[in-house]
Amino acid sequence: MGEADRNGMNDPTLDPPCQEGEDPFAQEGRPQGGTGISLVPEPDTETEVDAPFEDIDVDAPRVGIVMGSKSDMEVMEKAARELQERGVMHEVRVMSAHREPDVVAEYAKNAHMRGLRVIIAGAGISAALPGAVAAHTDLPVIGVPLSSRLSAAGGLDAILSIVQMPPGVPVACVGLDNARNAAILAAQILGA
Ligand code: AIR
Repeated sequence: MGEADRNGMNDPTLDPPCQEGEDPFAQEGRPQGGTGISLVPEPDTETEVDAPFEDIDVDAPRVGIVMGSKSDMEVMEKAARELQERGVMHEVRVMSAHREPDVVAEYAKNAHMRGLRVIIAGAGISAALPGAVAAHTDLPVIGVPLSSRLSAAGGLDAILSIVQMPPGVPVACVGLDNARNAAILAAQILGA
């Protein structure tokens, strides 16, 4: 038995560098050896490196902008405009954490896999949407508290609903109705 066989290097049962369908970006977060030696096997050929990237649509949205109601659109479209000006691909969806909780959960669960990298979520009054999204995704979520016409406290209810997340499930929060700041922060997170 050669040195390579004893180390398991020739063992065909070991995982290849990147499984088909696996998110190639997931490798970025894998632990590295303290000696500077990568624990992830180096790909042998160029083909192996290229293959996982073939499935990624370069035009896929990187930022998801969601809001609790159509009535939030006038404020939230400022986030879309800012991203547009910066050339950041994005999508806009209306979904209510209270009226359509299953839609919100599905959207958040699939977001990372669909290529999204940041989610901006705006809502007014009992603004559960940013938190509900964050509960179902590991992507960074930026909440935009909105001063809805129904607010009992000039928007403070939405601010507190978004800011007061439980430990372990963070949501970033921009100022009241400040959707543009959410877009700028999303672009900064993306390094765009
Ligand atoms: N909202 C909708 N579902 C849950 C919440 N918190 C918020 C919307 C909007 C406000 O309720 O984000 O700001 C009023 O919604 P509508 O549809 O009555 O105009």
